[in-house]
Amino acid sequence: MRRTRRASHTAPATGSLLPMEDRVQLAEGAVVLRGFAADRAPGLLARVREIAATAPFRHLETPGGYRMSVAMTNCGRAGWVSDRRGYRYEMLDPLSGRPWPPMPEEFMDLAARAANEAGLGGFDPDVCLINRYEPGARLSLHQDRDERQLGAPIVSVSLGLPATFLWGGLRRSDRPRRIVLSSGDVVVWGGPSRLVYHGVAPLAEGMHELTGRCRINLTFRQAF
Ligand code: MD6
Ligand code: FE
Repeated sequence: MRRTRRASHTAPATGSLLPMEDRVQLAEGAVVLRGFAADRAPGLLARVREIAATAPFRHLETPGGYRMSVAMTNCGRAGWVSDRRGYRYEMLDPLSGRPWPPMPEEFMDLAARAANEAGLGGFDPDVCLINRYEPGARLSLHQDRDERQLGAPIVSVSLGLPATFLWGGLRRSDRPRRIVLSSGDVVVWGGPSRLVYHGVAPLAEGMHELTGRCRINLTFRQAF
């Protein structure tokens, strides 16, 4: 069964192990699963290092000509890229001309379990955008709408230093709420919230035992 529509996307799946108090509903279709990936964080970060050895983190250029403060790479069938020509998914890493590294099994497994925990069975991501924030890096308010499957959710995993996530509304002018995301927190986000404007406030200075002086974010999407 794939992407069944439900009145609420936050009903825990049967067999849920996450205590109710660790589920924070942001809006209909959007839930934070506190600590859901915490025990897997070291393994996930080991995979990120392997991916970055093949497809290095890089600061993309926005269509307007600015250098993004967040460094990015990808794994999976395609990768999200930005340059003077716009935002899009590319099957080949523009730096190497080769396919992006494959999506590790642990990534697929975690993303599917998180979607299931949020009440959305059958999530089958084909791309994972990997963001690296160093102190001062930020992501301005945006919508994620370069995917063809807007019916599928996004699963977002935070690792390392905490960040203040900005959760807006369906209009850019909606004033965002601020939510701190810590290492191991997972946000599952879809349905009526899929096109909500969101961003990340400038990362505060700090040191984390798993990542050092940075935050890593994995966002899983069904782009095709
Ligand atoms: C970040 N996340 O947390 C940036 N987009 O580093 C995103 O832009 C994002 O977390 C769509 C859905 C979930 C996200
Ligand atoms: Fe986003």
